[in-house]
Amino acid sequence: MKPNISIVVPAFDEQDRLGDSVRIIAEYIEKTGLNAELIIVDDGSKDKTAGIAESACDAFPNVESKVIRYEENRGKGFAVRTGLLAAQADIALFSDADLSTPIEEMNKLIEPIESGEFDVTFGSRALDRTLIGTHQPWRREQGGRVMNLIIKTMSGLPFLDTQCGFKAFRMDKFRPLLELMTIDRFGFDVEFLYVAKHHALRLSEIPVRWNNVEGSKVSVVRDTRRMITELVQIRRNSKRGIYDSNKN
Ligand SMILES: Nc1nc2c(ncn2[C@@H]2O[C@H](COP(=O)(O)OP(=O)(O)O)[C@@H](O)[C@H]2O)c(=O)[nH]1
Ligand SMILES: [Mg+2]
Repeated sequence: MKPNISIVVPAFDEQDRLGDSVRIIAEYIEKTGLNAELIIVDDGSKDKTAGIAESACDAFPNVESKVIRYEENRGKGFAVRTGLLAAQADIALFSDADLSTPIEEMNKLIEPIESGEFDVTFGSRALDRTLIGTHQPWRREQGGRVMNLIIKTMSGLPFLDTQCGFKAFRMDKFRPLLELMTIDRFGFDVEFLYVAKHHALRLSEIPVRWNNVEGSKVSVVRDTRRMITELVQIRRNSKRGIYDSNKN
């Protein structure tokens, strides 16, 4: 039976966090009776991520799931695109492996797509900060705020938080756009929203609950530098018309 919702989880060196997350998601699917498939993408992890994902999935034979793995670490953007391209459902959601946004929050993103109101919905930590339970360490949180400001200025997007790892898509509209995407690392969130907006998809930033979970693999210095490079690339792509083809 074709699923109604595909849940994609990108994972890089997540052996310590992924097993529990897969169980929580699978239990949620069972409990709610959702017709959902779970797709884990192991982005060239050097640890036991894929094995742990597989055995966690095997424990839930009634939940449709698959683990995609490739050898080289390509970045979260590449992993999410790979998962979305494998998604069978008409609506796909991706979630960080640490479930910083609890999976129960998915309804907030799915319903506005199901109802036909929006094509892309994405979680935000900036619209209602009272929904943040456990905060990131102060420096990282302030860094994130500055980064969101830089993103807003450089991309021209009107959103307050583009970086939350919890986003959903109406796939008949979004899938054709995936082949226009060029950003493999953390700038991919911005590119997704930028290209979707460029093609007149209807986007909605939605406040969601969020909790920092220990074990972040983000390096503030390295990833900030990469992020700026990727923002420059998005602007250049846009000027060169790279995002224009397949225009709806
Ligand atoms: N595919 C891929 N995913 C990554 C990479 N680095 C982090 N992630 C994933 O991105 C998500 C968020 O990472 P996390 O380290 O929790 O970031 P933070 O919470 O923003 O500090 C998790 O699902 C990670 O497994 C990477 O290089 N490749
Ligand atoms: Mg995290």
